[in-house]
Amino acid sequence: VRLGNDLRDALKQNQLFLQYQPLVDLHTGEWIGLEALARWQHPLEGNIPPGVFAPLAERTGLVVQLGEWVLRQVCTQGRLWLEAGLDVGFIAVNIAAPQLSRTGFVAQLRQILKETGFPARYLELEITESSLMNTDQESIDRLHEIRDMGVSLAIDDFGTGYSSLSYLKNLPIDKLKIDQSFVEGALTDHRDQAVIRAIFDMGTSLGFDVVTEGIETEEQEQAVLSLGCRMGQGFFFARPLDVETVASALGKAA
Ligand code: G
Ligand code: G
Ligand code: MN
Ligand code: NA
Repeated sequence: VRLGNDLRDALKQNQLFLQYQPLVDLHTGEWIGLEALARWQHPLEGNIPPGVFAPLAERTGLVVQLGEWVLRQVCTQGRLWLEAGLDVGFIAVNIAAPQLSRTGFVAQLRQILKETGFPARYLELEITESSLMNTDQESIDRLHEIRDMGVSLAIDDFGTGYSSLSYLKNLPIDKLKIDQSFVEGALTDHRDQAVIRAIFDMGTSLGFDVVTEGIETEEQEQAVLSLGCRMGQGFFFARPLDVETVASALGKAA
């Protein structure tokens, strides 16, 4: 409970900030986009990871405010980078199921894009496979509206839920992000390789981009490449980075 109150204060007192982790083209090494990741610097407890405060936000009902803060922050920052002539590719934001379940979510998103002047085509929303599986028809309808605005949609942590092919093919989705648990075993366990390959082939056949997450070593990168994957993300390329580091890296590439 105490930490829940602290999170409420954190939102007001600028204790939250975002880091950005690049997604890369495995063939060229170039950055193709960024994923925004929320961070909480607690005044007494220090750094509290999102694995702790995201569930806390859901329990305390702060998830909607937190989500709105993240979206506004990303769109504001993204607009600044674009104005500075920096090619961000796209910026992906993690969206929690309760955000998408709200009637007002689409209007809120439209308002934030308008207010910040960040073009919709640069924004991507990530929704986990497991939350998509449990969602209602209204949320799916919202995804269609969001995509009609020009925002792209990715399914996060893919391979850990239970989505069927028939379900997937009717979703307005642009991208699958293969859960990092499969990459851990990709060098030694042929079953992990089989899963990565199967998701890659299926996703590509359905017209989705496919990203492999959690690549930590060059060997893993090679393994994933040999399975056909072209896009990756992970500590091997870059950890989640502060705004200044992203700007200087993008500036050097420009
Ligand atoms: O960055 P890290 O590995 O610590 O993230 C842990 C988890 O928190 C991941 O599942 C990630 O998707 C989630 N997360 C990070 N930032 C956000 C955010 O802004 N909103 C939501 N809903 N989840 C986030
Ligand atoms: O659930 P989601 O995929 O949004 O979570 C992303 C989380 O994964 C972030 O917390 C990020 O810090 C973490 N992450 C990104 N790359 C790697 C990696 O190569 N290894 C590990 N262990 N975690 C990673
Ligand atoms: Mn994610
Ligand atoms: Na993920």
